[in-house]
Amino acid sequence: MWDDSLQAVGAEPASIGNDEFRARQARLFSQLRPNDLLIITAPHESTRSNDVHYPYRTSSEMMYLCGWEDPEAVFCAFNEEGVWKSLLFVQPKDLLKEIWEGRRPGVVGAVKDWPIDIAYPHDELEDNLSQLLVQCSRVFVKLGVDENIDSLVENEMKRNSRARQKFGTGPVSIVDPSFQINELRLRKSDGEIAIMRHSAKIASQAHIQAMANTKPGVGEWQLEGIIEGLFKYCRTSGIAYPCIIGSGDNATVLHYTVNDDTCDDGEVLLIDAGCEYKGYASDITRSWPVNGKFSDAQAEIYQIVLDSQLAAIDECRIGNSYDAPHIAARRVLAEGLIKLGVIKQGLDEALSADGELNTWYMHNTGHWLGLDVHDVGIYRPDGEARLLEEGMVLTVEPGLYFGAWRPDVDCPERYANIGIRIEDDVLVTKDGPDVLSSDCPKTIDNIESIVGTA
Ligand SMILES: [Mn+2]
Repeated sequence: MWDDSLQAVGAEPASIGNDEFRARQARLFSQLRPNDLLIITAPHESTRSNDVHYPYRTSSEMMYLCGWEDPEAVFCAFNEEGVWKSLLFVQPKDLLKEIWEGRRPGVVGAVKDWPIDIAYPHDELEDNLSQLLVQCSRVFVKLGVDENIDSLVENEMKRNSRARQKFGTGPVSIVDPSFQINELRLRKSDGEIAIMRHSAKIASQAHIQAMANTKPGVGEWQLEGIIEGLFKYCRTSGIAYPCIIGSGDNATVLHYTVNDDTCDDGEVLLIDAGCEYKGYASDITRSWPVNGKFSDAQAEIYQIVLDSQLAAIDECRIGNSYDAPHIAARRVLAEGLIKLGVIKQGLDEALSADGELNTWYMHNTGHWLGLDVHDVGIYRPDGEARLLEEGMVLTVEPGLYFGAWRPDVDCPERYANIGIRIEDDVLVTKDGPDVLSSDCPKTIDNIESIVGTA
């Protein structure tokens, strides 16, 4: 089964090349002043237990600006006589460490193969960075990621306040570079789009395999195993976020990740799973009947969610507000529930801030997608919803959740414990919405033709 999926995913796209990294750096540097110093931090390795670490994943800023994925790296940029130089502190070559933990590019490799002008070993960070700090006026650094860097910057600022009085040099302010970097990350390049499409194709195949292997009695954890196995088989780094695999009432818990229950006959199963491929996340949700056939009640709810999702996707167009898909989705959901008699209010009232729709649909309809699954980028610059632009990627994921276990609501008997969410990854293009996850089936007929066929 896995080779069929691999075939369907198709050839792997190219990785982001140094030309593109250099272009990203240049776009960022062009927003800085010559006396600015840029420092990009990454988290330290974290311990799982005793001497075992969690798999290392560097910061998305580091990935975005230079593609360096090893731990203990700090990226800096400074301007020398009108030219911006990129500097990377890296783990030095160390034969013993390399025998145990793996080969290291070291400072020579970093300059040769990465978009880096100068590299130093990590243990020379303090001396070198102190010198750069003395010469700069503004430090662009995100505090709270690497406490060593935080205290180094803080100490230099204190130490230099005297020197600044005498010589007029030394850092005077700390600025978070996230705003500038996040604006760049919000608009995806052709290279990024190819990678994200591949990521979504793999996640689509994982959902198809989970559908095919769903039968009454299967464990949520077993489907999780198929999904995560396929992610690895297709050469991703694995999950982009913990899989949500909930059957029956578990499907009505938005971020259910225990995945240790059995899928029973008559239940609807909701799976929200995406992989991380070359650093980029996919994020897909599908919901299907465990026994392969939607009951009338399940189909009624499913079709409303699907109609609302299609209406929302159609709003992902250049110039539309970021809110447009959410508004469209909510409207279709409310209309559908009014028609079914679940909502007793009129449309306007149902959609109002404290209207009845909030009881059954309590989250937003989507988020930016990229290096992070909930990707960066301000949704409401200056309080106004951002207008969609070419190259932005967002998820569209309306849902309806009838948790009969909830003590706070009167759940309609007919729809008890039905949880449906349908989520796709959508690229905004000149020609309208481009669904990156379109390989993943979602009509009732298509889903029923796959579930249980493995
Ligand atoms: Mn999502």
